[in-house]
Amino acid sequence: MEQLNGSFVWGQIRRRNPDSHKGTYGTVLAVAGSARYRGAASLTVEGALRTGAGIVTLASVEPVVAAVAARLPECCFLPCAAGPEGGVSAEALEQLLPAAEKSRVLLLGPGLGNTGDTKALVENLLPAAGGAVVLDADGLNGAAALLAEGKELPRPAGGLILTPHPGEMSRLTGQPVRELEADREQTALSWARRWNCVLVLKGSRTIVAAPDGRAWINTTGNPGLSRGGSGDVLAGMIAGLSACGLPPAEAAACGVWLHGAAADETARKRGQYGMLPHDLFDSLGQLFAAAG
Ligand code: NPW
Ligand code: AMP
Ligand code: MG
Repeated sequence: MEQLNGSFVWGQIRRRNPDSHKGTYGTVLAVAGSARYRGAASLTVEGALRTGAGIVTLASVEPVVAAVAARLPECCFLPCAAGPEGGVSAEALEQLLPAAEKSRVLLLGPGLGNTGDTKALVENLLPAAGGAVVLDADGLNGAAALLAEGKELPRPAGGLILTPHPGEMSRLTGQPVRELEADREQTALSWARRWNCVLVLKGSRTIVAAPDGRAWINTTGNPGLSRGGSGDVLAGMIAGLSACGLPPAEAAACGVWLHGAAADETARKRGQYGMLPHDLFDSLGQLFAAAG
């Protein structure tokens, strides 16, 4: 297993071509947020925008759209009907299916709520996606519900990236956290192969495993990230790098390293107690600026 480092990451991320346009850097469709978790949607779409995606569209319920529009004028929106628990209703599939087909990346899950509607979105949008899919948070809970029914994880055209924390991984596999954590590398590699996906097993030294047997361990990050919202930022960053053209495993590995490196820079400025997930964006900008 390789240790992630800056030279690997900056070797993957190409300079922006002077002749490029927003289409060059791809479209992300983020299906995220609910009445309860509005910040998750904001953090995840900003993660995608701040890692270079050309166009980011947030599909969500009206209160989330209003909150994110007030913070992020660059984001586009697909307002969706709400389900009984304030998340995106499965009725929105009619609008979401054509949008998912056209997008380079589908980012599904942060803040959606662990509901039957979310499960239906996962089941129907994954096979329809025209590009890569990043499944995080409640998207993973939806996938766990499908697996528990004995169904296969649908395989999107451009590859599947799962970003579970150990609690989510336990729901996906049905194994206790202690067992999964006993050998994190083997856990990540064996499930990546079994589900034919890139598996990002989060934690203090996140493992990124690819279905072809490659694996990386992260060397950046700190306990200042142990706070609600950190994972929502990471999922958006991986989606943004994927939209810029990185293959799924490289997008995941680079996203994980940059997220941790931004957290280390943020901790120097604000301390591990004082830093917040949205502070990562300023530090991320510093990292990109220093890399040239
Ligand atoms: P415990 O408590 O340690 O026993 P959930 P979530 C376990 C949104 N958010 N190692 C933990 O177990 C997300 O996007 C919105 C081991 C507990 O049982 C989701 O949509 C925010 N165990 C939704 O909230 C900010 C671990 O998993 C469970 C573990 C729910 O996501 C917050 C907790 O995880 C949040 O991001 C670890 N490292 N980590 C917003 N501002 O809008 C967790 N567990 O139930 O999946 O809840 O991660 O908070
Ligand atoms: P989530 O639980 O989905 O919000 O994701 C938390 C994010 O913060 C993941 O990227 C974790 O790897 C990262 N993280 C949480 N705690 C730590 C820690 N103690 N050291 C390094 N990274 C952490
Ligand atoms: Mg999370």
